[in-house]
Amino acid sequence: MLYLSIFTILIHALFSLAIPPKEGSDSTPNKKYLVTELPGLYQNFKPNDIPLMFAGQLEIEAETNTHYFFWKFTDTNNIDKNSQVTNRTIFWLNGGPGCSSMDGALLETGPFRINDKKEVVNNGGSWHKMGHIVYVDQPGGTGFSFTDELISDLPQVSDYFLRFMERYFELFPEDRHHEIYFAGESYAGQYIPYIANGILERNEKLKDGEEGYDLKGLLIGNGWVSPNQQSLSYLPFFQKRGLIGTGNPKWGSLLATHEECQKIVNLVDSNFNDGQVHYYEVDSSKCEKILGDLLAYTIDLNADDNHKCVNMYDYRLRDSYPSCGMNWPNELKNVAPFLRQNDVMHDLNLIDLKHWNECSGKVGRHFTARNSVPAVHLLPGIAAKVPIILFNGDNDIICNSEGVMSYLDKLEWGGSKGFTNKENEIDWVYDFEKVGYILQERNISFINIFNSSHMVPYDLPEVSRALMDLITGNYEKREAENGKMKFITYPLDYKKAEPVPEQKPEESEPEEKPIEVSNPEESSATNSTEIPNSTPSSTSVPSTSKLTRLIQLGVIVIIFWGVYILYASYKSRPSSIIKKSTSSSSSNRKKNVQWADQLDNFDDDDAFPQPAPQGIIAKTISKLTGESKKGRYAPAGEYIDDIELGEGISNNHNDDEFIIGSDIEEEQEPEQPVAGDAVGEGKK
Ligand SMILES: *[C@@H]1O[C@H](CO)[C@@H](O)[C@H](O)[C@H]1NC(C)=O
Ligand SMILES: CC(=O)N[C@H]1CO[C@H](CO)[C@@H](O)[C@@H]1O
Repeated sequence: MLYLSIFTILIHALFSLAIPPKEGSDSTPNKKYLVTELPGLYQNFKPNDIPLMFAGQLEIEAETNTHYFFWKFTDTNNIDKNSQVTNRTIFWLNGGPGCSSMDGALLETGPFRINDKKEVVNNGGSWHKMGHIVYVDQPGGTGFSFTDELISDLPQVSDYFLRFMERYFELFPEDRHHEIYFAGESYAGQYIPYIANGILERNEKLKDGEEGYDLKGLLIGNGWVSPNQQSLSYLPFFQKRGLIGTGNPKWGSLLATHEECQKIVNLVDSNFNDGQVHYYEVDSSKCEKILGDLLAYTIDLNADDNHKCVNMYDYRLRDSYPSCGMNWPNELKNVAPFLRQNDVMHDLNLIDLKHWNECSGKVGRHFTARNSVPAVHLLPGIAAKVPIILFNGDNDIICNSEGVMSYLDKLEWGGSKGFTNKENEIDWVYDFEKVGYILQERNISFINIFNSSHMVPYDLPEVSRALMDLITGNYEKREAENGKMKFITYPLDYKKAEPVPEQKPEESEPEEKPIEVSNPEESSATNSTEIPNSTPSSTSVPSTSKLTRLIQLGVIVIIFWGVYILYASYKSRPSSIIKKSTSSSSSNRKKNVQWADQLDNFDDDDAFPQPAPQGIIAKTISKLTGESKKGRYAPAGEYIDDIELGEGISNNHNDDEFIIGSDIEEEQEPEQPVAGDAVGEGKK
């Protein structure tokens, strides 16, 4: 107990010191966003391994009461030690539309996983070792973000995100000149190109007093970039992997649906470059039907309840029917209960204690993206300026590699069409194993990653982290025996010897973290821009463990100072204190006024008709289409229209039932975890 409090004080002292002083300003504007407590943080992490964290809901538009939630992680071991990593900010976005980036933070690339005691535990492959990483819930209404006015189109996503970035860099002015990367997954394959495009356009016509952003690269994982084209991959995918045969009684019907989709794609292709938004391209519901049908027609009636249906995020797995992947990944069931804890919401500095849902049906239904071309159209323009990595877990169905390759084959960028030499697959070797292959031409790389699903960083955290090495040039190029190239990356702890051995070294890895966390020497020369001197030098962590201990001793010597700063920092965080005391005194957890106000703006859900009775197949399709709001489907589906127009033929029965149910839940019992819904909500 005492031990823990001393640690707590130490950490507080360290963090207080770690906040860089703002020149000329009386206080540190970001201080009230500091995160210093989370369940399990001091029990499950060594002090040195606790990231420096900031989180909160930033107001980005007063008129619409739009606040974006962000959570920033910094590896304090990297501060001042490794300029390349220190001068890098990665923004991570999950998909949907309407799915929270807390999936990324707590199931994928973030430093934490959530155990079944609702505590944070370590993710050994966290990307915060590669740069400051910021998870943002967007658009408004998603996750812990809130707004009075939901948005519906992709250019708005970009506008609002640029506003968010302005506000964010006001809080962290020392980060403003960082090299900026965007990374994300699934429907973020639409968001990220639009945001990147917005940044590049802004850079070209800066207004007085504005500074450009140093956008360095995009990483899109299992992205939903060219919806209709990608849907054409489903039937061949199922067939190739033996998930369906031509003897299936529904084969004819599936072929017919597939051909309908092919016609749409042909139409899209025939005027791909005319710069217009065609209804048949932005409404992808006809093509999306293929996957719903396939999953419904391949149910294994003989399997036990939990294995009746193919998992659409990983074809090797099975799930209950009609979930077909919605119960996956297993750890998802811990995330919602974790984020719905009052204490956690206070720890994350929320001003609106919103009931967190993995995916918001309201946001998804509203976000029809009817007025903007799919993001595939933007890739050529972006690739002329910024490298794009499209990485793909090999075993995903929904945004599978074949679908991604099929739109790249047709795409013209950098003066040619597709990859001109598809035989030229580059092996990707990580930690002495081939983990995938790369096609790389004219600033677009396609990386197929073996043994991983729709959520690559969930399955292979360390491998996924090395994607940052690939995009920053921190890898070795070698010619293999067969004359092909291979790109070699290493785990963080691996110290490269001279020359690099081909075999994995016998010696056990050192216990302590090595000094050079990511061996950036090859690329640091090309990539280093100005290094802000404002990074907190007072906390620079010495390069050996002995020195670290010495400094810790030093900190103990100045413990009174630390205590003073701690005290001062609490005094300067009135909101935090108020929130804490409210939470401990109000046992019956009444929702606050602000929150009730917000609900009033969402009462449009009442307008949704009761779902029509459905057959088992329609239900499946509905569920899957509901899924579409999360992971990867453009939401511009007929099902969504059906709901809004009141023609509920085969609408999102289950999804709506669930989402509306959980919204109502939200109104009545904001803090009550709802049994089962953490599972039912589902996907990325
Ligand atoms: C690739 O991007 C760089 C900037 O990062 C740019 O200078 C170059 O022209 C691009 N290459 C192509 C083929 O577009
Ligand atoms: C452990 C495992 O499943 N390994 C597989 C990873 O992927 C490669 C390429 O598809 C397979 O050959 C391995 O068997």
